[in-house]
Amino acid sequence: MRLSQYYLPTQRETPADAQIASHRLMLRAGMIYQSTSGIYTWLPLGLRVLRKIELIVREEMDKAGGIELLMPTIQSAEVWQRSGRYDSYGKEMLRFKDRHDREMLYGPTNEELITEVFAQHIKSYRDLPKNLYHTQWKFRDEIRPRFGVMRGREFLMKDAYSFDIDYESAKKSYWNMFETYLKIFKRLGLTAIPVRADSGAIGGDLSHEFQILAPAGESTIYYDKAFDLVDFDNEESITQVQHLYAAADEKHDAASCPVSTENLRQAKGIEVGHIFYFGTKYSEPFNAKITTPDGKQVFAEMGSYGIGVSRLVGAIIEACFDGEGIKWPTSVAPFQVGLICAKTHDPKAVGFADAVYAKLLEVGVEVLYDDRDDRPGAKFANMDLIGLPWQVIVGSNAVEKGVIEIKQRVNGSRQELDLTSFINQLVV
Ligand code: P5A
Repeated sequence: MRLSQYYLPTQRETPADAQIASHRLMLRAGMIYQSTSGIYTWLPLGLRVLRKIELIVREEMDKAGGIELLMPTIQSAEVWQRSGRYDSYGKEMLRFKDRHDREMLYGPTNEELITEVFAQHIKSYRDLPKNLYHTQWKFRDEIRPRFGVMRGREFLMKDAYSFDIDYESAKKSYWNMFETYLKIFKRLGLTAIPVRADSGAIGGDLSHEFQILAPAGESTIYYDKAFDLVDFDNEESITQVQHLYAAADEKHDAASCPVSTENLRQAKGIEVGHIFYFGTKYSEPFNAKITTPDGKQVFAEMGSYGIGVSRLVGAIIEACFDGEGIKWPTSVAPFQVGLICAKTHDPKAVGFADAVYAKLLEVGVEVLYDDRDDRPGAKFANMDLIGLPWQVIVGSNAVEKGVIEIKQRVNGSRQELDLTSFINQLVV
């Protein structure tokens, strides 16, 4: 993509009303535009990150046996009356009427809808277990939308729902999602700590939140310091994590905490995922009955599993930024390479940069090419702000010696290389 033709409204000034780094940086990097309180337009650069996160979540959900479908954003009040949540959900639910005066709402979550769908088609133990998921916009009329996309009113969530024949297999489905979430967050370049949590408006008796440690977090969490040492790369350590202690504020009881004071850590966290086991809370009202192998009828055992896809864009930035701007992990970076022509008045340098651009495109590298006629200093600052993992600078040494300067955003290291060596380094 040539920057001269792109839509990237970056800002040099710090927006006055943004209180945390990720919100400021998303506005300055031209990723989002606030349409109204807690509701955002995803500008092209922001959308690329959102889509990458969505894709990683999808890949891992599919690997774990999830099956994707797509439920609507608008729901009728009837399904919620059936579960009893229409009244209890309160003011966070956005309610309205259609032209026939029927009560409608913008879905804050989908336990009711999915159970209704499931109950229409699945009747036998032979069809279980099932894990159905989608990635869809939600609306919650938060009393205090803030911190940009971190606590929005309209936000993108991946929500999955598991259906099992009995408690034992429902627990298996739960822990399968638990493991999958650790893998997802790891791929996103994050370390997420699973903490025991309250199940709140969703209901049920087993629940974990996944928290990213960051000073801007809204939750206080307590955890065993052994978490800081866990290598989330292997299966064994993931299992080990299940046995370590971590709890959110409302679940932590100092008197009965199993961790000694010197091993206990307290930190602020951002909740990026939340999973629930809630048994037959929804299958009963929707009559989601399953025939067992011995011919009995039982209600499906269920769980639900949410990831804040749009919140993650902010959360990743909170974990990856410095004074100059964002430092995207490679897996979610909007482009891998930012190409800068530092000598736009030298036709040879421009020719060289154009050729580098063409070559990178040819080998399939996602590249944003700053081909604008601007001061090099301004271009460098802009690239640091938007935080692409690699910067490729075409300056006088390109024309004279045929080498380009490579800067790695994450640690600021620089080297001079020829293009082929750089591409080899990128593609491994
Ligand atoms: C689980 C899936 C649920 O809604 N039902 C379906 C369950 N859980 S939850 O904890 O309420 O939400 C899941 C995740 O969504 C993100 N999230 C938000 N993101 C941005 N703005 C908001 N206002 C918001 N509310 C929830 C969080 O990441 C949460 O873990």
